[in-house]
Amino acid sequence: MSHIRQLQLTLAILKPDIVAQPRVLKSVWTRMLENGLYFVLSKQVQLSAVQAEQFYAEHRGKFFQDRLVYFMSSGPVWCHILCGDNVIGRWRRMLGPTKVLKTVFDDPDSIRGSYGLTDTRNCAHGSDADDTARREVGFFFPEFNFEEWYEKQHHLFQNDLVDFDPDKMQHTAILDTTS
Ligand code: 3AN
Repeated sequence: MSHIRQLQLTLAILKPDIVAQPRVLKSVWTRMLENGLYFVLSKQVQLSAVQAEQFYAEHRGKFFQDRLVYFMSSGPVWCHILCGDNVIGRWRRMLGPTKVLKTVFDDPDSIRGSYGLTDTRNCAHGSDADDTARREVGFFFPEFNFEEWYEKQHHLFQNDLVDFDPDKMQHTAILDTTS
């Protein structure tokens, strides 16, 4: 019997620089779908400066904190709970390294290499580990219950029994139409 690994969950944020450019936004979403990432929940959010500062609390006091907080609250962002096999690493690899000015040369086909503007305006965010993903998903989706999702939804995603709804930017379970 083959053993299928449990799918991972992560938080993706598409930052104001790409949300402001509809064609870039669409091409990033297309890359995500073509790479087989599933969108569990999606929402557009306008962060206040206080919320941006809270989300990036680990960067308090760093030289780039002010510009990061200003940028992240400068316009709407899209937040997505993604799932997939090893999705934390896959999404971060798709993004490319943090520093865009270097990434343009080192990993030009990555999202940041393709569309990044500066080290701050670097397109998107991805949680870096399971515990970070839990905290970050909780920040944007306090209504999301990990345990309940693994109990009731995980097997549907694992067996690809989901359809993508482009209006909601979410995959939803395929309903049983035979009954
Ligand atoms: P990543 O988003 O790749 O996990 P982090 O967590 O080190 O990188 O940094 C969070 C965010 O802070 C980055 N996405 C970027 O917007 C900003 N940032 C990080 N390092 C710099 C830097 N050296 N100069 C300007 N902004 C930075």
